[in-house]
Amino acid sequence: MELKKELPEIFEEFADARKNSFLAIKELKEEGIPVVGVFCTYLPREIPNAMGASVVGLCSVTDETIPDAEKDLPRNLCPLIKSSYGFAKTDKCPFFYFSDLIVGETTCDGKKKMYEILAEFKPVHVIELPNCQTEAGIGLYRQELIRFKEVLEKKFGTVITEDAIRRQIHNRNQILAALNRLQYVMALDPAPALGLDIVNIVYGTGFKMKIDTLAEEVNAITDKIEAEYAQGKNIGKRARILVTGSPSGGAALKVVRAIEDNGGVVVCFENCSGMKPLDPIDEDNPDVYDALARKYLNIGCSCMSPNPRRMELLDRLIDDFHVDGVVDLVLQACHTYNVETSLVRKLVKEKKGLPYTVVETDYSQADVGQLNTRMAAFIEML
Ligand code: BJ8
Repeated sequence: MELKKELPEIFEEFADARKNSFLAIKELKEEGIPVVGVFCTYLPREIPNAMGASVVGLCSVTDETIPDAEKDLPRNLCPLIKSSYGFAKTDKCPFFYFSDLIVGETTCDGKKKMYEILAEFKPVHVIELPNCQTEAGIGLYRQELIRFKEVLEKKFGTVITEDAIRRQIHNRNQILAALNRLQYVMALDPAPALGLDIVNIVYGTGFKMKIDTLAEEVNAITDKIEAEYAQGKNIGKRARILVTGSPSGGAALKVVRAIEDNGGVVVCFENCSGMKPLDPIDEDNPDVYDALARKYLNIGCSCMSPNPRRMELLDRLIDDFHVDGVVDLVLQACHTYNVETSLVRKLVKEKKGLPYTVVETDYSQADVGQLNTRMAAFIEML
């Protein structure tokens, strides 16, 4: 695929992907295409995609609607949950407005309790996500995915065939491989681009409505980055940072900006905005629901107990991306990621022998000055 645009333009376009897709979603609705709104990486988009539905990400990541949310929800709740609920309540987010069905999973306590309140004014289906990655857990999740398929069939008066799911699995694998390849350009030293640009592309792909050409589109960007790098274009020597923890999109990107404005570069995002959900789905498994359950339940989110997959992934990514230091981003009141900081600290400091710091933040801009000071000091010592 030939890309006519320049990289800075492409980076900007993807950074605005969520905003730009508001119009696209309206057009899809006018064509009668169902829209399914989702919150989490654990949700296999392949199932709604198999009935021709568009799937949109609903996690909202600004503080704009938090005051409205706090009329119903406690103030000391994770900002991602309050923001998402606030956008649903005020109908300020077109994705919520146009979603025919909103799908949540029993991940963290705050989210699953919020869904109960959301269901009072929006059509919500909650998938029971086991919190253990055992064979029993996989079996339960497989059953839940079949139940989800049946809910979709009933609600939209359609039939979802296994062949249609299989085709979506194949397409999703192409997308996952393309996202993996794109992020691995940052293993190059010096890095070819800023982490902010790369994460915006990855985040933006979640809002692309045309998913059948998405892998090709991402691969074309990677080709372009690689070609420019071969001609000597890079961002120069900088301290190489890995970001892990709670999702880092939207307002939380202030942490990434603070790192990159103070002499660092985020070469790797271990979290859901980055490498965490990129393992392929087994296309040779004759049972599509088992294949989906195994792939998705295997994601190393802190709502799993225990959560060894996150530590294994971190261990590998620190080596692959030649990381100099790790920043663990914890959204305020995110207890699961907060508790896991002690395990991550141990892995990074004791096993990998690298500097590590935790940043606890929310979606306000009040701590930007403080973040700059802290990140500058962290990078200084690397
Ligand atoms: S797979 S990271 S998208 S649950 S909402 S856990 S920040 S307290 S978002 Fe997530 Fe799925 Fe896991 Fe990824 Fe904490 Fe806030 Fe809960 Fe959150």
